[in-house]
Amino acid sequence: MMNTVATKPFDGQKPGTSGLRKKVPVFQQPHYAENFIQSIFDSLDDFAGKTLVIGGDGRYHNREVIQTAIRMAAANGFGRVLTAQGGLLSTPAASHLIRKNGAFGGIVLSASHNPGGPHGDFGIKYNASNGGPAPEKITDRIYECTRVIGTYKISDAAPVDLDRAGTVKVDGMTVEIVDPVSGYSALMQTLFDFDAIRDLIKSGFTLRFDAMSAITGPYAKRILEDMLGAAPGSVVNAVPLPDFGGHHPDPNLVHAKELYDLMMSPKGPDFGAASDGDGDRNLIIGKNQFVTPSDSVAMLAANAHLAPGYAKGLAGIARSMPTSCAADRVAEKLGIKCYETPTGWKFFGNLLDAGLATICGEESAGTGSNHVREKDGLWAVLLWLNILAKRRQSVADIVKQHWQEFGRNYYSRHDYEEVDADAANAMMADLRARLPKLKGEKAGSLTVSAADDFAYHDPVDHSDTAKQGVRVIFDDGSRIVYRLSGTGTAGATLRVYIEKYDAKNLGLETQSALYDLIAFAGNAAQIKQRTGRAKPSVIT
Ligand code: VG1
Ligand code: CO
Repeated sequence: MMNTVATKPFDGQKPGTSGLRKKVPVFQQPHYAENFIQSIFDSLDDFAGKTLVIGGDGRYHNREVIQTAIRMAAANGFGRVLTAQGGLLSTPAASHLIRKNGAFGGIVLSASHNPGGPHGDFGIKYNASNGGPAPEKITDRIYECTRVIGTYKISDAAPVDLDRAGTVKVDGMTVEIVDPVSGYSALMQTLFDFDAIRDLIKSGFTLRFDAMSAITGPYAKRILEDMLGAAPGSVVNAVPLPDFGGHHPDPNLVHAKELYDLMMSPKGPDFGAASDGDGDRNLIIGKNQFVTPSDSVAMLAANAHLAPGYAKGLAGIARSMPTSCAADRVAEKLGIKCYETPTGWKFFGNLLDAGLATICGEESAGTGSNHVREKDGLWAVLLWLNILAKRRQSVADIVKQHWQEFGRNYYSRHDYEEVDADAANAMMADLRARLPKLKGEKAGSLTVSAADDFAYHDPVDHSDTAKQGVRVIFDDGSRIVYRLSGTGTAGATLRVYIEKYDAKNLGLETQSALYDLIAFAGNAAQIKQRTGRAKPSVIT
């Protein structure tokens, strides 16, 4: 039976880069998740009788909210809910399921790389019928709905057994529970040369994939071990845990340090990779060779034609503004366009839908293509393996050859986490006000040639998005970018991105190559005075 429950407008902040993210206890408050889910439904039109995909990354509180979302979808008039066993869907697999089944949209429960568990983070995100994160015009509408909501609709039907594949009814609505991996692995087989990768592995090539006790475990085990023949145990931390084993499921050099150390040691395998909480990010490390995410986008784009799914070439490349310009050089050589978008995968959706871009990437370890409308961690791993299988060179050799051909974009991101939000906002406002004065200032031998606040004009729907990060650009193309994170759940996180191009000196240590720019970045924004922090909390 359907119930209408009285509720009040809720104080959830405007959803950030990737939906609404809060601590688990916030989501556990009465009516909290219900309010947000009803606000999503209230912002949408004409979904009666249609299909909604629901799934999440398995983090703490996942099952409860999936059951709630199913009962609310039934009461709001959806015709069918599609989910996976255990409610477990990686973000890219959810995107694929939406697209393949012509669903109206999907609800993805995840806080991505943020920690989980009873005191960790939780999140709810809406994806549209193209399989991608809702564009700003929808997230704005959802926000408006949260401010006026008065009731939500929910069925009082019994919980669904999520572990049994098959079809059940919740009031009048069908709930279909599918195997989470099979659709996704079938898609991967259409894109990559599985035979070539199998041959590579058979020839003695070794790998390790760290699933970080998060969602990609079952996907990676089935694809890398069962289908491609990697030795059993190549996939580690393969069982998704509600608290990710107490770790941050963030595939960076801090949280995937064990993998990094192994890859730098003589007993390491040929190839190492990791993914995040919801499976959309990737970390790639060859034997003794870390690949920065910005470089990885460029190298994948330069070699994508070696994989069957991209043999016809790329329509274009797209990267987020703070991502290094390495991909631009590849685009130039390929004679295709490189689009520059604000941070967040939702901005790639229109470019992919319109066929303007084939491969997209972000400096934050996100890479993907037009096969889905989310970034895709395992996809990046498989494309690397496909390239390695065809080129039969080490990761380190491929990286070095790329730099020789295109030059090297030295790149680093400095994060100042959990700083006081008011102080961070004031710092950014002040920096924005002083931008015109920065022109002509010097960082070592470099001179500031332009300083602005990045604004994006979408070439497809012609929407405009302003204030997407402060850019300081130098005469040789070096850049410093400042922006505040849209995904944190405590205080503010300041991100400073530093980049310098060098065509000749290819073997420098990154932080020293960027030394003058790093010093300039701190002074120009008065980071220490404003935030009280003498150094960043995370350097990647
Ligand atoms: C971060 C990254 C951004 C990414 C976003 C979501 O956002 O910088 O590149 O798209 O996380 O990634 P922010 O606003 O904190 O800088 V994930 O793996 O949540 O889906
Ligand atoms: Co993620």
